[in-house]
Amino acid sequence: MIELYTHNTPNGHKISICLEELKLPYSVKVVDVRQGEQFKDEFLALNPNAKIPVIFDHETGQTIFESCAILLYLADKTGCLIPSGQARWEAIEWLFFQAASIGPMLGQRAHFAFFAPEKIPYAIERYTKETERLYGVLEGRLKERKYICDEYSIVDIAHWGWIYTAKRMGFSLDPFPSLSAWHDRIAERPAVAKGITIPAPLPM
Ligand SMILES: N[C@@H](CCC(=O)N[C@@H](CS)C(=O)NCC(=O)O)C(=O)O
Repeated sequence: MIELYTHNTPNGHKISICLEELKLPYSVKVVDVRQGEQFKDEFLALNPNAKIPVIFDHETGQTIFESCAILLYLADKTGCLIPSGQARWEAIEWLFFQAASIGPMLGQRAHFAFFAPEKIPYAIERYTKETERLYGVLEGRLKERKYICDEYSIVDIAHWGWIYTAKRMGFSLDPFPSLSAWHDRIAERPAVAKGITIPAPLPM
């Protein structure tokens, strides 16, 4: 049994989607990051960086934080959703791309465009341009392929929640037809449709 510490966010959804895909038994512990629950001592003991998601695997006694590290752990645990041999390195390369670029840049864009108390045009423009540039990278990658690697994998799961959330926040995919088709293709998967609802949004 795996315990998933999470919140209703793109990084949290990566793990609920992956667990649904792998059909692994898990329980959910909601950490309300809006209320500062990530700074409580018991959570900091799991992740000193005070961020969800985190998992604890009762079978192995392993705790893991950082969403892409968790995805790799779950893929290795089951031998699913990650290519083997040389193609594994391609998957790891794109996982790092997601963790280092797509997550932080789209996160900063959402922060300055929607949540910052003061509207700072320079910051909004900087992160919007960088988001567009990164979408262009994914568009190029997906032009000739159905998935980011040769087959559906944790790499698609890592990216999908961020693209889904940005789209819902009004960032149009129209100029990126291959990325848009990939988004819709992944959205049709039953495990994705279920994972995106876990945990249920908390009341504001
Ligand atoms: N690089 C981390 C980022 C995790 C992250 O930013 N989590 C957010 C929710 S999506 C969080 O816990 N925010 C709380 C805070 O920043 O205080 C990962 O991929 O796990």
